[in-house]
Amino acid sequence: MSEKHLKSGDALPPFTGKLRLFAMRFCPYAERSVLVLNAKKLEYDLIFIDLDNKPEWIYSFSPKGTVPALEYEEGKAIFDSNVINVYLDEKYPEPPLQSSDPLRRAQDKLIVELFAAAQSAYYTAAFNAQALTPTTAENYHKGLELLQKEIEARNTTYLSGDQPGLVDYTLWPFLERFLALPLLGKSEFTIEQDKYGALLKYIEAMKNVAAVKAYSLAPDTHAKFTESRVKGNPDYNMLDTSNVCCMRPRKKKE
Ligand SMILES: N[C@@H](CCC(=O)N[C@@H](CS)C(=O)NCC(=O)O)C(=O)O
Repeated sequence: MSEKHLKSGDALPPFTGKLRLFAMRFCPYAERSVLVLNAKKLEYDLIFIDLDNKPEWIYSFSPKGTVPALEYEEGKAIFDSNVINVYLDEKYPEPPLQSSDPLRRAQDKLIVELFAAAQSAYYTAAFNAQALTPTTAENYHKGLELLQKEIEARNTTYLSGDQPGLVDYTLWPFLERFLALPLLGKSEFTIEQDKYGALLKYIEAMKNVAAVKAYSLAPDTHAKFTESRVKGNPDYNMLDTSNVCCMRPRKKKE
């Protein structure tokens, strides 16, 4: 997988017959779909795009130009992480990632809905610090408390049970990024052990899920990307090693 982000003027790589996900390496919504593709052990190509200088062809896969978009057949795509993930779960049922109980599926959607307040507080804290007010941190902690309560009430390793499911893969990319906030000087957004024991146990369990491990990034990496974006120059290719090449060893002087 190349970590290079394609930009305006770059050619669309040839379709290889596999599912193809258009993403951006640091996008939490795209990560949701990567995790589901990984959990299903599907073969797929991942194409990263520069969101500040988008290749023209992205609009033929994603009319709003957003990622993720999934090309499920050559030239045919759907977009939006939730839409993609439900499609993948229904099209490739093994392992099933949603409950067979309609009420549980409804409750899972409600957790995601209520957690959105914490997500939006995170965006303010990470990218728009001048708009921070005490309410931002309050909303963030309300979201975390609610999630922790649900984890405790369900009393299972993951929200979906003893294996992670769609609800877990939907929330995880944000939890992963929340851990970067203290490194960005936002200490009031720390997930403290004495308050969030059950939530931190859940976070540890999620970190060790194979589908997550294969794609997740450390808090300091997220912090570094965030800082570059805040400065107005997002370093999309900071993980790309394709240009780092080996210097030829100098010839020894005779
Ligand atoms: N609701 C969408 C949100 C996707 C989204 O906002 N993606 C961002 C990147 S993290 C994006 O594509 N931004 C580029 C743009 O809005 O032009 C989803 O769940 O897929």
